[in-house]
Amino acid sequence: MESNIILALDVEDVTKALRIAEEVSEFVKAFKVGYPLILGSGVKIIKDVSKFGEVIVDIKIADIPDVSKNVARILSSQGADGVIVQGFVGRDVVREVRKEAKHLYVVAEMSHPGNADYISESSERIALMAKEEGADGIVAPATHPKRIRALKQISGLKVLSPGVGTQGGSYREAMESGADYLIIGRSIFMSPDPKHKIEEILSQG
Ligand code: 3DU
Repeated sequence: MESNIILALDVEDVTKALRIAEEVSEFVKAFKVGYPLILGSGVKIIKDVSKFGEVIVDIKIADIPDVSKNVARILSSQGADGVIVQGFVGRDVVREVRKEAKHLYVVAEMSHPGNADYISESSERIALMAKEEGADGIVAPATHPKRIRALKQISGLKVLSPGVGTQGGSYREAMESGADYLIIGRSIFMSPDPKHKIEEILSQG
């Protein structure tokens, strides 16, 4: 099945994570593995999940360039097909992470209300920088679909968009605004029938 959903596996329990991953593997574009699962299960979980599909590791790398590069190298060696880095930490960080990431995604703007405190005023510059540094995509919020369009236009990159479902964003609006992939977590993995939930979301498009 053609799917543009990236499932955020934000569960701490390895058994649950792998059960869901196996169940929905044909219905998602990729899995996103982040802090809850890595801290709950160890970094080996990247390889375990990758048996069921592509894995994007999202620990939103945001350290000094050298540390960030080493983190990306470790994640890639553990089987990460892609890594996510924060854009606000600067060009030098993104440049170093690029060297060690198979696919690189840069957070340009976030989906939560606090995004407006500091990040949103820099997001257009971050999107442009992501393009200049050779990123494969940017992360931009489905909770503010107009921003998807603007940041996609500036960067010319694929847009991975979180915020659909539990955070209030709409699948259809995000798609109409130019999102390429939708990052969705809770509304799928908390559903009693994750596979059916995915089909339901995709049918809205
Ligand atoms: O709200 P959900 O449960 O569908 O999860 C959204 C996921 O997307 C979650 O893994 C979070 O880490 C990620 N994400 C955002 O929610 C917002 C961002 O700006 C970037 C990533």
